[in-house]
Amino acid sequence: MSEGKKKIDNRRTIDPAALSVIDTNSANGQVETAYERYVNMQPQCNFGRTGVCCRICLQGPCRITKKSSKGVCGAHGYTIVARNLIRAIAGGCGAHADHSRHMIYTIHELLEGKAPDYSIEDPEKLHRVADRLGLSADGKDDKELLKEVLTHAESDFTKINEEPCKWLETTVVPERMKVFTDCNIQPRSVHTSISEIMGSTHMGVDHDPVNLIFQGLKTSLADYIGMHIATDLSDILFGTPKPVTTEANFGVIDPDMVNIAVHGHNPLLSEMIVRQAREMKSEAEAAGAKGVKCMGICCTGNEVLMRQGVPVLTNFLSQELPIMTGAVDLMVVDVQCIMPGVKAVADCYHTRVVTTMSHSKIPGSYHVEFTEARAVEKAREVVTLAIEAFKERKDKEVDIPEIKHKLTAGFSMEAMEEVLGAVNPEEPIKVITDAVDSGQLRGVVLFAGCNNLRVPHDASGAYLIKELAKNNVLIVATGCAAGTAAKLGLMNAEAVEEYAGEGLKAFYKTLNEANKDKLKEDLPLVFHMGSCVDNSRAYDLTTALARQWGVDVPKVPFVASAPEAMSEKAVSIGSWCVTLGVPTHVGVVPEVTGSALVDGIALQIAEDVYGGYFIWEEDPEKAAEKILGALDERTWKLKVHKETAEKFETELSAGW
Ligand code: BF8
Ligand code: SF4
Repeated sequence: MSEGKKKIDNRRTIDPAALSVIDTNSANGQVETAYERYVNMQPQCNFGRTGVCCRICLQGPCRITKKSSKGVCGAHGYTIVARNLIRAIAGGCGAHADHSRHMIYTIHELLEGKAPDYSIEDPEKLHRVADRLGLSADGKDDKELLKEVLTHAESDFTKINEEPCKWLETTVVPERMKVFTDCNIQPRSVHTSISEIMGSTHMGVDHDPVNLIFQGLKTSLADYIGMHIATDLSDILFGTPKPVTTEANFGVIDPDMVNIAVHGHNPLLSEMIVRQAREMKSEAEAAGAKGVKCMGICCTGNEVLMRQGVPVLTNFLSQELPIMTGAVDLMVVDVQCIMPGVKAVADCYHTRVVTTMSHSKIPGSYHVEFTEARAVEKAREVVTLAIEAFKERKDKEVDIPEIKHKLTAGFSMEAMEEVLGAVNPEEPIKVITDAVDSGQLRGVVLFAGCNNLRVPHDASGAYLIKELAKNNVLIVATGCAAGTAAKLGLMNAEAVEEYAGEGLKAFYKTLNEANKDKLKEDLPLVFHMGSCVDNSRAYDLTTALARQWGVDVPKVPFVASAPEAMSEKAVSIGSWCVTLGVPTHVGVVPEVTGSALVDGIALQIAEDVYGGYFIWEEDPEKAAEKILGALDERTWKLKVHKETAEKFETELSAGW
């Protein structure tokens, strides 16, 4: 840094392990990471930030200013903002579709006998999914039944007729489907919806911001469908998660082991790597290591944590930093949220970066092309590369911050029902609704989404978890938000003792006592429901609560929060949360503020039509108040509506 240039504050995290690496690096001044690049990037463009820059045709970029209030073609600011927003939704839906389609394809190959390393590991889940889809299992073996499930999945992905998509129709309450039909936002299929957005936002097509936004919401529902399919098929292939205890943060790196970081999103390869890492202990020992240790970053990390108990290394923002301990031998990546910056950092160490997907490469990295037909062989190739790298590193000094926390994860919907069922086997979900009705709990909040350097890393999520727990909110989490809780010691029973309010503590006491012979560990403050596609699990919980209360989702005291939303996937997930009736806090204001009209649709009109709405709030203290306010409003309404129904002996009102 040149003399006189303003001091760069790159300490934008509250994670002590990340801070330790950043500070050591600053002292040595060698390696550039996202924390420095963010500071160097300032100031960022305000046209882009507010959504009023259009680059859709070659006459652009057109930027809305006081002097030029329309684009060259005459497009208003509201059209430009709406188009940009829904293209982000299409991007998010496309990324999830990529993941989900890969699961579909692998199962297709499995059924054809061309993916010999995969099998149906959870036939019970297969039967549950088939049953939900209305398929009879009579006289069919598991492969025949899976083939029928797959036919429906393929249809939800590609069909062009207006029949409801099965994964939507069978997973939401009927009142939601009616709203979607009335508003004409039933997606035809995942691929069709993405294509419709790209078509309708082409230069000179749809200029009506409301129409555009509704198309965006339609595609967000398609995203929900793709995500739910990914979760269901992953469970069928690899098993439905159950509670599992392990550790999180950089302290999980063991200098005496061959250390492999698995990073990205898709469990198809990472599951194989984790299994082969266990099998290849003797090869590692021959190289002088104690064994092979896998650790997770981002959602691939969440997938193998949930099913295999693989330790959490870190979440999105700090993905480059573990390499700087000098002790990560190999980072294997698949798709999404992989910073290309990891390669430049790895170049300063002995660390191998290995890409595995034909459409997701980083120049200069190793590429081990993953194939369904030879999955185990490819996984072994990756582990072998890691062992080679370990040999180069083994006598060198490493610097690993000794920071790690115990965590319990693995709370699929099935696992949640099992835990609640220990208290009420007939109606497990009633354990939560009763606790809310009695005032013991104030509601349920899902923490989801990413990290984003626009706000300090992990700060808002950690604050909100503690504050809401103090206020007796039951907390579930997914994605990198779950990573925040895991890394900072908020995903274990000790955190319940430290942070939960009296009502929440009493709720936990009942659950822990009922489960004392079933679970090895007491329940954690934050229930980890999985990767980002597993937000489908969290929404299944919302649906279950709505069914238990006998209401539509907009009456359910359930709020979603993405304190550090970053990716297009997060934009899409937030949009389906709102469309599916959930108030959704976003801690980084998205690129919509350039149009008061579009902003207003997100904040107000969405509630009138769908019952869900966005809350943009960057200040964590204010966000906590707003989230609690949203829960309280719903609990209060639910109570009033129930009392009225009882008094007049009528049905619960369908409206909100
Ligand atoms: O799908 S939370 S930064 S890793 S996008 Fe990415 Fe965001 Fe993390 Fe998982 Ni989700
Ligand atoms: Fe400009 Fe219109 Fe082209 Fe957008 S579509 S770049 S607003 S001329």
